[in-house]
Amino acid sequence: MKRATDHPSVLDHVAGGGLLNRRLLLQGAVAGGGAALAGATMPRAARAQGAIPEWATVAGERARGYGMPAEAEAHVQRAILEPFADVAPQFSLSGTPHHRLRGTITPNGLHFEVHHGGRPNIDPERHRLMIHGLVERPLQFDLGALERYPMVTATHFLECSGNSLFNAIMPDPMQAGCDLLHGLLSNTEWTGIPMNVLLDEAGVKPEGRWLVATGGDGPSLARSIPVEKLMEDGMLALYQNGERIRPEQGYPMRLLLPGFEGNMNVKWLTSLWATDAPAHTKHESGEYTEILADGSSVKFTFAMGVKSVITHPSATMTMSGSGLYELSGIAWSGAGPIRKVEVSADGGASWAEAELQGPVLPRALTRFRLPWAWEGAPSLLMSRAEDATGAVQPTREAWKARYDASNFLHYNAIQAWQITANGEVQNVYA
Ligand SMILES: Nc1nc2c(c(=O)[nH]1)N[C@H]1C(S)=C(S)[C@@H](COP(=O)(O)O)O[C@H]1N2
Ligand SMILES: [Mo]
Repeated sequence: MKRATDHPSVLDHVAGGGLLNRRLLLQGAVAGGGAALAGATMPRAARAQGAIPEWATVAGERARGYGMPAEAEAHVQRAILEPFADVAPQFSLSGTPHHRLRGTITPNGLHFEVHHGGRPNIDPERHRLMIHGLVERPLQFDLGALERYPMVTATHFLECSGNSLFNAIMPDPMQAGCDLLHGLLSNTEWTGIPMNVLLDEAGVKPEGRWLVATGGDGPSLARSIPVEKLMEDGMLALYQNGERIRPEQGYPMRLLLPGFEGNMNVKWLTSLWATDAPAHTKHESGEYTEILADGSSVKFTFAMGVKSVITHPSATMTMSGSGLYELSGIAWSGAGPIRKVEVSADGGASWAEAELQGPVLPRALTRFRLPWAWEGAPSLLMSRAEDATGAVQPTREAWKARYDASNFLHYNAIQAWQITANGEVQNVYA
């Protein structure tokens, strides 16, 4: 069999380890043109079969009220984690299976979950949202009243600051898929009421610099939020990818703070209390603060750092032979849009810029892609994202140096995948 490297001029290598020019696949050089390539590197389509399958000979199923994925896709599930299963099984998490998804929007049934006290079963008729404290007019809304307000739609990622915690703290890299390793991250088209509309109506007093947002679940999860963020792009989200927000995501309403750590995006929102200072709730001061290398702790880290991960291929997958592939992954930043994603197939010795799928939206997942001729030899894949502010993803070494060894929050280091000679994809620290 001819190897990809026999035709360097056709393949247009842009970095070591078989990385190819990002325009190659788009130009059709692989599929149609590039005669030297065809057949040699891509699996050929099988010869058309004459037989008619049974489903094409009978009447199909009738319409149904709410659709479900194909039966053969039933294995595409969130990965469930119950770290305190014995004592507090309601503290439960589940990770989006990014290695089984393409595109950028997370299907609602696969959006990740973090529940500090389980998912409450809320009667939307009896749910209320209060805005009170340092305001001119304390207000209380029911769902019906909120439905009459002007709404906006925006696509944003949501990421738990504990995402990727296993890479942060495990001495040896855990062998698991992108669901367990990086799944506390999803991307949604949210629709709801801009927070500034509601806060203007309540008339937050000048001393009201912070709002304490509280959820209607058992633990009453509460976080202090600077009023500037709420006024800038905060949203009272009522809809998730067009349908009512799911119970897992905060039905009937949640706070959405684009780019800010997941925990601040309070679900089942029931109260916004204007104060002159942060309340230092247990969730913000006890659970979501990072300890630095010198033993001091960070008071607040609101925005999620710039980050990326190659999802195809990724750990637990196996390559199906040498030849052409399309590397693909996701990149995001809490600070704004992604400017650039670079990919390496030789462990960081050389890098090539990946193609970004447009439109590149601020604080939303951005898909990147790059064609790659895998030569069937061991390779070390990495991706490194840069956002519009110029922030670049750190190496794991640099990230670890900044924090105390116990810290697992806000891990955004470069992910490396080792491809073995027999095509296994493994999680490695590099
Ligand atoms: N009321 C309430 N809000 C909450 C939580 C919670 O347990 N209760 N979990 C928080 C955490 S830690 C995260 S990361 C996000 C997760 O949102 P999701 O479950 O919709 O993915 O919600 C946040 N809001
Ligand atoms: Mo979280």
